[in-house]
Amino acid sequence: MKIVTEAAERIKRLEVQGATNVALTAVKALVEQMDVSGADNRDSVLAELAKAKTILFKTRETEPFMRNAIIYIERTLRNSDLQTLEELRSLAQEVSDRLFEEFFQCRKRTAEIGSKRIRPGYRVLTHCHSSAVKMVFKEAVKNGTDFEVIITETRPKYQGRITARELVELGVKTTMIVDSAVRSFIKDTDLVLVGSDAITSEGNVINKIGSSQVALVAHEARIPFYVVTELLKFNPLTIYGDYETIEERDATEIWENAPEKLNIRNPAFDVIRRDYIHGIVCEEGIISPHSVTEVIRRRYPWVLEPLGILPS
Ligand code: RUB
Repeated sequence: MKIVTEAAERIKRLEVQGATNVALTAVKALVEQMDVSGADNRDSVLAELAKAKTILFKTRETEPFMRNAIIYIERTLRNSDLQTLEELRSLAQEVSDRLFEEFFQCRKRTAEIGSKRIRPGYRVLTHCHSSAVKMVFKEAVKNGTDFEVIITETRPKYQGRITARELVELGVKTTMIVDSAVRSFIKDTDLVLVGSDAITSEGNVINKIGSSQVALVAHEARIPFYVVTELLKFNPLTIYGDYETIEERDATEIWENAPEKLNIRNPAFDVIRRDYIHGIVCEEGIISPHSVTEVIRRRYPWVLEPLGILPS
């Protein structure tokens, strides 16, 4: 399991960050692991796959995109009657190629749609680092739209710096603020765009800690707040009452040499209530958070299929 374990370590250490990068890295590792597998029959291939799945799922708890993609590959292999490692490996490669291809098409479409919300002269506020939001910015630059971005630094891991660097490279005028300055700057903002780690059946969105505060502030100031995301971040278990788990990270990320008796909490994500979301910008267009489950049912029915949704 060397390839999978190494990928898992990189994901845990946040060397790979953002829901999309996590999902793509995990799928790639899973398939590459099969390339070097020594399993000599169907049962052992599937057992290895299950083990890899467990390792990868444990890396970041709040990542349904990774879970949906891996469950899909595993289910396709299990549902096939292929027997040899060779056959199963080539099917896994085929399914993952298809997922990647569809993902890139969805990304392109989402970026085109989202970029139209950025009008000339707009100042857009974003939080953390989302590759989906970045693609929207990139597309707006490509369209020749003149706009500015305000980026939060995003404590404790400063993912805002990744966004800031990318924007500066794109030639976008960018201003960084501390997370607690959002309310002071919202009045100078025309639009808020954030990414997503998970979408629930009720249309709530889970994203980097602090996102719900940004949404609340935008709501108070009547500034449109949009989430840019792939729909595969939907967590099908939420239909059956499960909550998405919120990953809690190490306290040292907040304070390395903190006094011994100090209690530190470090949740990585929080929940943006659907009432604060103007729209979800995705491969299906700009949709209402209320319609999310229906859209999933139509576009990705396999996400709701039994093996994917039933709690074990
Ligand atoms: C990143 C984060 C991003 C989403 C969406 O958190 O919250 O907004 O993952 O990213 P972390 P993307 O840095 O802890 O992974 O649009 O790239 O999927």
